[in-house]
Amino acid sequence: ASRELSDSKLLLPGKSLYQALLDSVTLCNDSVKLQIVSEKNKVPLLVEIYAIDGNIFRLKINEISPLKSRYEVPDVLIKNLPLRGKLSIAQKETGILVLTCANEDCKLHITANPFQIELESKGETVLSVNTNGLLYFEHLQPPPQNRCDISYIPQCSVCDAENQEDLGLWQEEFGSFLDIKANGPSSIGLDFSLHGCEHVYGIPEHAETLLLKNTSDDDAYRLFNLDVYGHKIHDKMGIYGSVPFLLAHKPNRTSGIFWLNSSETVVEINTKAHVPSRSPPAITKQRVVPQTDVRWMSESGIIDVFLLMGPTPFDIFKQYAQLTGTQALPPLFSLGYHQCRWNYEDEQDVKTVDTGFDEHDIPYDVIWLDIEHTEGKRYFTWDKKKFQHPERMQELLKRKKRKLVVIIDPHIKVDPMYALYSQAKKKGYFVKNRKGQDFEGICWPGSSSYLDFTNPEVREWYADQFAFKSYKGSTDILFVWNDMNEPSVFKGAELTMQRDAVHHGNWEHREVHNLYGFYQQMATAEGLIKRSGGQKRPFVLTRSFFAGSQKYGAVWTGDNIAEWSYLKISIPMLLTISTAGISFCGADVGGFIGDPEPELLVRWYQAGAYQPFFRGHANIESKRREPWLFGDENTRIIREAIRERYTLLPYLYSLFYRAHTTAEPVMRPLWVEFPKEQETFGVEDEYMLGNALLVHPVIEQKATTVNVLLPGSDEVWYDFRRFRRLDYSGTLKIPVTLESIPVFQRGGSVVPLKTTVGRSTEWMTDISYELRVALDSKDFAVGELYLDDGHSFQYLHKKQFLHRKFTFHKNIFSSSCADEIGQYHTKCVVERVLILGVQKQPTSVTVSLQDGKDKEVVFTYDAKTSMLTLEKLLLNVGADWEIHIK
Ligand code: MIG
Repeated sequence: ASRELSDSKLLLPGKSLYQALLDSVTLCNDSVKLQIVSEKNKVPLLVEIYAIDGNIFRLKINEISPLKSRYEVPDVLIKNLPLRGKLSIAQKETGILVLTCANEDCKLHITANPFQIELESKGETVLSVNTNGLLYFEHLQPPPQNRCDISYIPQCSVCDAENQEDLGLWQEEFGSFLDIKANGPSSIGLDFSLHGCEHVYGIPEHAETLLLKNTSDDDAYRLFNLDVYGHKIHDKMGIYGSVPFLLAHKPNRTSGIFWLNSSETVVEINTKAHVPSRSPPAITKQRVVPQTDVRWMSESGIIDVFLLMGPTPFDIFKQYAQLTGTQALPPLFSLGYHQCRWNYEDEQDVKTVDTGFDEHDIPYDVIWLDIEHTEGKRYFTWDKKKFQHPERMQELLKRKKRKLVVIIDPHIKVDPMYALYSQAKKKGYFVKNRKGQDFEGICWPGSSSYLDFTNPEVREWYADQFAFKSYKGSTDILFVWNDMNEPSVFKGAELTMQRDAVHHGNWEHREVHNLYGFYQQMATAEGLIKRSGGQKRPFVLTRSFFAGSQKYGAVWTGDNIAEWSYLKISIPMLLTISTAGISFCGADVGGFIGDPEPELLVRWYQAGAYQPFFRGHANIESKRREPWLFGDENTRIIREAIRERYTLLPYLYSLFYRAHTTAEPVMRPLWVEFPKEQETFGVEDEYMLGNALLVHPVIEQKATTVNVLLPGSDEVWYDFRRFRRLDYSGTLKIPVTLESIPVFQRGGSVVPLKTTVGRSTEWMTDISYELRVALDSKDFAVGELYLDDGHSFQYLHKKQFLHRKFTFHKNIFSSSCADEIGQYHTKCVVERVLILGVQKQPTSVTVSLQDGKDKEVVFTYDAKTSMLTLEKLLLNVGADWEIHIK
C-alpha cells in the first residue's frame, strides 16, 4: 500500500497553476534560468535548463530561497558532466520563448501561461513538460504553531482543529508507526507527454511485464526499496532496487526520462490516442497518434530531471551512461557459474560440494557462504566451530582455481564486545533516530544499528575493513555479497527504516532511502579494490540498487519462488534492469523459496546459462539441490547447460567489455535490436544476448514446442546448435525436448567460443577458440573478441588487452585489430571456424598469415546444413590472418 504523497493526489490534469515570468530569463554560461510562480501560493520557483553533450537536457526546479536547503542527490551522476555549448534565445514574444542549442537540431519552446516546455528535434515534437498541468512543489514552511509532538503526547488537547489538520501533513501514521516529518510536507511532481509513443519501459524494480502498463485503473509504479520475501508477480509495489529511468520507444525514435530523486517515488502512466489540437477536423482521423503521459511524484527533494533525446535505443543507453556511468568490467570468474545456498554448513560441506562438481564433471567458479558462516551474524567474522580454518578452506579452493563469496549485510549487531560495532559507535558512524541516538532495529543478529553509508568517512572506514589484516580469515579469493540493504529492518514499517531516521548532514532517511544499498555496494567495491592495492577488479553482488549501481558490480532479483511463473517473470525483470543500465544481473536459479521439481530446475539452469549473472541459490528451508541430486539424466542435462555457458564465455566477456565501454546492455529486449519491427515491442519471452544470439528459454512445464519470433524480414537465422538455416522470419513453432535451449544466431554475426571447458574459468585460459560465423543474405558477417588477463585493471592502466575483429566478406574471413592501443600476449589459438550459410562446396580453402605464407586448410562441407567446417587451424588469436575460400 503506497502512502499518500501529501496532497499531490488531489491534483487532477488541467491547466497548470504555474506561470513563467519570461522577464526573469537569464542566459548563463551553461544554462538558462527563469522563474515560475504558482497562482495559488505565489511562491516563486527557479527553473534551470541545461543542455548536456550528446542530446540531453537537464531541467531543475527548486525553491528560490527555501527555508532550509532541499536534498539534491549526490554521488550518482558521474563527476564532470560534459556540458554543451550555450542555449540561445531564438525567439521571444509575448508569452513564448524559444531556445536553440548550438550545432543541434533541437528547440525548446517555453510557454509562459500556463508554464510548459516542448522539446523539438528535427522539427518533431518529442516530449513536452507539464502539458497536463501536474507540476507541483510543496515549498518548505515553518511548522504550524503550537505544534505538538504527538509521539510524546498522544492525545493533545491544546491543538485546535485547524492545527490538527496541519499536523496531518507534518506527521503521518503508518500502522503502529509514527513518522514525524522534520521539514513538513515537501513533495514534488511533474508530468511529461511522450508524443507518438505507446511503448514505455524501464523504472525497475518490479516483478512485472517488460512493457509498462497503464496505471489509470491500477496502482502506480512505486520506486521504494523494500525487502519483500516471495514478492508477488504483477505487482507495482516497490521491491529491492530502484532506477528512476524510463524509456519510450516508437519506430523512428527512442527517448528517455531520468528522474534523479532518491526519496519514495511513484510513476503514473497513461497511454492514449491523441488528436493534436492544431489539425483541422477533416484530417483528424489520420492524425490520431498515440501519446503516453508519464507523471512522476517524489516525497521530497527537488525536481531534477534529464530528458534524453536518443534518437536510437543505443544512443539512449549512451546518454544514460554519460550521466550515471557504465557497467564495471567484471572479473572473468564472476561470469562463470556460482553455487550458493543458505547455508553451506561448514568447511567439510564446502569441500564436499566443491568435490561434487569435479566428480560430476560440472564446471563452476564460486561457492558462496550465507549469514550462518559468521559468529552470531557478526559480519567480517567466522563461526568458530563450523569455520575454524577459513584460510585453509580458501587455500583449498584457490588450488582448484575457484573463489569464495561471503555475505556482508549492513546491519551491525549491538554488542559492545564486537569490535566493528564498538568502533562505529564511538566514531558516530550509525544512522541516528530522530532524537539523535543511534537508530536500533531488529534484524538477523537481534538488535542492530545501521552504518550510515551516505557519509563518505563511513564508506572509507568500511572499505578499510576489507583489508586482509583487518578482516581476519579473508584471502584474495574472497569476494562479497551485500544483502538486506534496502535497508531491511524487521518490525519496521514495511520492513524498512523509519523515514525520520537521520543521516550524515542531518538529512532524513526519507531523502536518501533508495540510495542506501547503492552506497553500501560502492563502499564494498572500493574496499575490495583497496585491499588489492588498486590492482584487482572487485566482485560485489547487491540486492538493493539505484541508478548508477552498475559502476560497482552485480545485482540479483532477490527472493523469488521455485515456481514456473517466477522463471517466466525473471526474463522481463532482467531485461528491465538491463535497459536501466545494470547489465550484470540475474535471478536465483531454481527459485529461492521452496523446492523446484526437477524439470523446473533443469529449465532454470538452461535459462540462467544464457543470462548475465548465473547463480544457483536456495533458502535455508529448501532441500539440498546441488546439480547432481536429481538423477543421472537431469544431472547430464544441467551439466550440458553449464558447460554451454562456459564455452560461451569469450562472447559474454566481449559483450561485457562493450557494456563497459559503450554502454550496450548485455541482455537486450528484441526491440532494441529491431527498433522498427513493431511486433518485437512487447516481446518478453525471448531476448537478444548481444546482437548475435536470440534466446528463447523454455519456461512452460512439459513443453514440446515453443513459438519463437525470428524478427526482421531481411534477416537470416540459424539454429545455434544444429546449425540449420531457418529460411523464414516470423513466428516459428520449434519442437523441444528437455535438452533443448532454443538459441538462434543472427546472420551477419561472428560468435567467439571456447572449443571445450575446464573446471573453472581459470582452467580455461589456454583452451583454443572456435569462431561461429553466420552469414547474412549478402554473405557477410562481422564480430569481435575482447580478451585480457581477466582479473586486473591492467587493461585500463597499461592497455593490456586484445580487441579483435573478425570479418567475412567476399569469401575472405579475416582477423584484424579492432583497437590498436591494446596489447596483450597470448599463445591461445583459433582452432576451429564454422561458417554457416555457405551456399556451395568450396574447391579450396587457404590461410594467409602475416608473414605472407599461404597454407592449405582441411575443410569439410555439409550441403544439408550449408555449413563449412575448418579445423586444426592453430591461428594465433592476436594475429592478423585471412582465410580465402574459393
Ligand atoms: O530474509 O541471508 O535474498 O538470498 O539467502 C532472508 C539469508 C535474508 C535474503 C536474501 C537471500 C539470503 C537470505 N536473505
